[in-house]
Amino acid sequence: MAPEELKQIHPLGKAPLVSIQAAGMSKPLILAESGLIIEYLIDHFGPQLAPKRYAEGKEGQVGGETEEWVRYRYYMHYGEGSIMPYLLVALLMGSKSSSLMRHKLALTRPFPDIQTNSPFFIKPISNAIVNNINSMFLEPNFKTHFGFLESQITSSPHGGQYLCGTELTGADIMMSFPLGAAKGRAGFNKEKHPKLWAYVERVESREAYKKAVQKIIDVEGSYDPTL
Ligand SMILES: N[C@@H](CCC(=O)N[C@@H](CS)C(=O)NCC(=O)O)C(=O)O
Repeated sequence: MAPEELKQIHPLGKAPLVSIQAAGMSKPLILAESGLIIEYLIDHFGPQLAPKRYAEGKEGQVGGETEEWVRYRYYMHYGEGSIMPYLLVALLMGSKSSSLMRHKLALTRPFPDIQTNSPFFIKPISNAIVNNINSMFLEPNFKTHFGFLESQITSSPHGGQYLCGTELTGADIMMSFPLGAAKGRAGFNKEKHPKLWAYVERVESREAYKKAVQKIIDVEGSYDPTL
């Protein structure tokens, strides 16, 4: 769980948070929500990480947006709005009887998952509920989503190897957390999703990604993207 002190910075007390104090500001600007934080940082410090918005000659026109930009904006919402909720439900359910998860999620975190933490006399019932949620809700949705993402990377604009085309964008940064968390779990495996798998490894092998992971290790002692 997030430390209580985060609530002194933002009422929801979740990470990540960014506090900006620039010259002339009477109080810091606090940014929450990873999508907004990424977009804000790109606006000010990394405009090369956002694709061009409009096709040549179609500036400001409805439908004049490039495919790269529409994908970019889509993934800014999809990451936290569509794929993360399933991963969170999977975390809450636990994974003991689930064929979806190869590893136990959150083993090292003080997070009470339903299967592990039910009293023994409730376990047959809680296990049945968890199994139903897995087979009727999580499994089909993970299948749809990872199949969709495999097809998205396959059809990347201009034969690119990133989600929005030939260059890394903020959308890849946004998606690196849920995809890193799901890799090898949740039905996302190398055999069924070879292109998506290679894409995640491509992102993770970039020097900037490795540097970011190292920074987390320097502060936290380790990095485990499994929530
Ligand atoms: N939609 C938010 C999610 C924020 C969130 O739930 N962060 C997690 C860490 S990834 C957290 O702070 N969890 C600790 C807690 O809920 O106490 C975002 O994209 O920033």
